[in-house]
Amino acid sequence: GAASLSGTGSDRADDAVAALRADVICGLSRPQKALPPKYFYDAAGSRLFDHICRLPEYYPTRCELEILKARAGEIGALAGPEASLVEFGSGSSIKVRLLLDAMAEPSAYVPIDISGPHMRAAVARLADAYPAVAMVPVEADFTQPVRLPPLGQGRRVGFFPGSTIGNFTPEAATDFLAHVGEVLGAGALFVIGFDLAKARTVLEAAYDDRQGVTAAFNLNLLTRINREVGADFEPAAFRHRAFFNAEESRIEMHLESVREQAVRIDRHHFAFGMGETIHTENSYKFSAEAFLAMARRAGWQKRRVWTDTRGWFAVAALER
Ligand code: AVI
Repeated sequence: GAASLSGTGSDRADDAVAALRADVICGLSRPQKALPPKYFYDAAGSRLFDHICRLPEYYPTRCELEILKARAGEIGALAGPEASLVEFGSGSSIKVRLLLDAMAEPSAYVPIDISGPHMRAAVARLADAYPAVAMVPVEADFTQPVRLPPLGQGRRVGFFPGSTIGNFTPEAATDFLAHVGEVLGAGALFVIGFDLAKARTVLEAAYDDRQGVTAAFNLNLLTRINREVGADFEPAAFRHRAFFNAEESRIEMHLESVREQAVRIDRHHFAFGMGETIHTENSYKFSAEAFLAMARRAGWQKRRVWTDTRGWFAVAALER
């Protein structure tokens, strides 16, 4: 009908559900069952993630804020006047204020996020604080090709904080860095946060907090899949697991079946043994050298790398 020809919002919602359904069926059909971490971020998941960022055990947010506060002036100088700031996976758009405050007459802020309502609420708050900056939200999966709206004369500055790059496989991370280079174009600056390898105890506590917020965040994936694709997961029959895989230098999150059980999505049945897991996330922990080597392979040169006082987290300013 007319609605499907003109591509309405509800068509887009249908497409999103179809993509989720296909990814879930494909992921649960693998020998090691797996689900893509990008699906954590529905409305409830985005709220839980914001809560994670305030947990005493979850150091990355505080470490990165320490770095950004200390280095905002330097970043602003690298950006130059009238720059456009493009944030990949903007979430609640809190850290970006530090950069906007430090930039000379920033012309536009372009947040790209898969969680549209959460992003638009954040942008509305930001618009009040920065009336002179054009707010151009783009609701999209930032790992997919996106075309930027027309932007001003100043430098394009990409921003990818939080060590979200660590949630990609190394190959996908390299591809993503190259993709960002193409989206931003020649002469761009890219400010990106990445987490550093450190003691196992610190890492594992950050992903298995005492209040159980990370567990709720992980388990919310099942609730979301039940709601959106009509699966019959019983979240109480799964346990949150998080451990450091030293060989791969990554935290792995899993959902572990507490008993033998089967889960249905219409005509598809998925059998779980007791103790069998769904691998829901990797969070890679880098050395600065390994990170920069990966960035170089993707066409980015190092301008600066900064760390917090404990040396737990790093922010790089890259250039192409
Ligand atoms: C978004 N990303 C960088 C977080 C991380 O630390 O890998 C997601 C997260 N998973 C569990 N806690 C936080």
